[in-house]
Amino acid sequence: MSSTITSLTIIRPDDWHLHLRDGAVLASVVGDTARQFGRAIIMPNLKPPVTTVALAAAYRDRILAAQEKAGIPQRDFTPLMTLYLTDNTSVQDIEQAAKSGFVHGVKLYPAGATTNSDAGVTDLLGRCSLVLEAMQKAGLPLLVHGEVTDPDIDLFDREAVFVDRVMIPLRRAFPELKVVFEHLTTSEGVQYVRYAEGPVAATLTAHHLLYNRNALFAGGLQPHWYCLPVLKREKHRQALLDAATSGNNRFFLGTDSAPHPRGLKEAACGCAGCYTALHAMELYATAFASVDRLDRLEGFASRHGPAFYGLPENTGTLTLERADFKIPAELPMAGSTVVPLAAGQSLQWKVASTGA
Ligand code: OTD
Ligand code: ZN
Ligand code: ZN
Repeated sequence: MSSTITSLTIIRPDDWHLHLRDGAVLASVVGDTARQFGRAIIMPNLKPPVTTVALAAAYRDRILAAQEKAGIPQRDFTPLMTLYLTDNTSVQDIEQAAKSGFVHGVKLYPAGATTNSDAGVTDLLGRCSLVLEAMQKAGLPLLVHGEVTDPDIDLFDREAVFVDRVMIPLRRAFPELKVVFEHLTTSEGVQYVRYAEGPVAATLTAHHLLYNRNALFAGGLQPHWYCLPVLKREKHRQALLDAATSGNNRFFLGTDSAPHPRGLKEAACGCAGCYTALHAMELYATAFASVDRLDRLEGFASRHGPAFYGLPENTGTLTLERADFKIPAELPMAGSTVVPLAAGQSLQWKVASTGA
């Protein structure tokens, strides 16, 4: 594809990994996602977490109400709900989820791995075998935050160690279980997902495709680039970009957009999460254009995800144009502000329109 391309129309994309939060924050951020994406997998790490189908149904209603208030009708955006797996999740919870029609995955947070993950699983195969078996039977995907939490393991090695300690034994015990390795960040993770047997896929964030760990320390400590799993070395970024632009349908889009108020990021103990929902498709287009592979963006953003989840592709379109997009310094959010990733910088791609 020629690097002189100035416009690109793709099937309306979906975001397969998103944090929308709740209440006033939800009301502030939902429009950013719903303007670009037809659907999004909504992460369940609220406080308290979304652990049952009843809680997921109530959360879904709050999202639908917030999006309507933001001017986005229900037919234009569908939240796909998930349950938060705990040591106490029951087989009945799984059966209800599979029957519900609106719960599309169950999320594994190793206890303590990321923001609001204290209620997470302590011993997956030891505590959750019956639940995993029920998920495998029902075809309900397990979505994993793939990092070990062992404090003896170096922060930058936690994903690679997770592959050996958790993914390989998990897949051996449940070979037909659908598994999404969320927000992959390393070449070891890419290698695993490429060659593993059975139904395995991975989401990739825009920030891990565009930035390496130098961004965290460029000119001083940069809290708005801090997320978990943390940004890695350049060779890992290149492996991720290679996977995203390879056409392999095991890799698809998941922003992991995770808004926090400015003051909680710019703090002595700043919290993890990057806000990318505002300019998600601009960021992904920039990453794909950097290796002259915009022709592969539609598969990654709009086709591979629905194929894995067993859902139809969206019917609408989204058009990107080569044009300057200045990322704002901050945005209003629930009486405070949120700083979007790469605030103040410019991107060379811009969402021009969405079509029916
Ligand atoms: N990572 N922040 C959050 C979640 C993700 O691990 C994740 O999915 C969050 O704030 O909820 C983050 O850095
Ligand atoms: Zn995670
Ligand atoms: Zn996340």
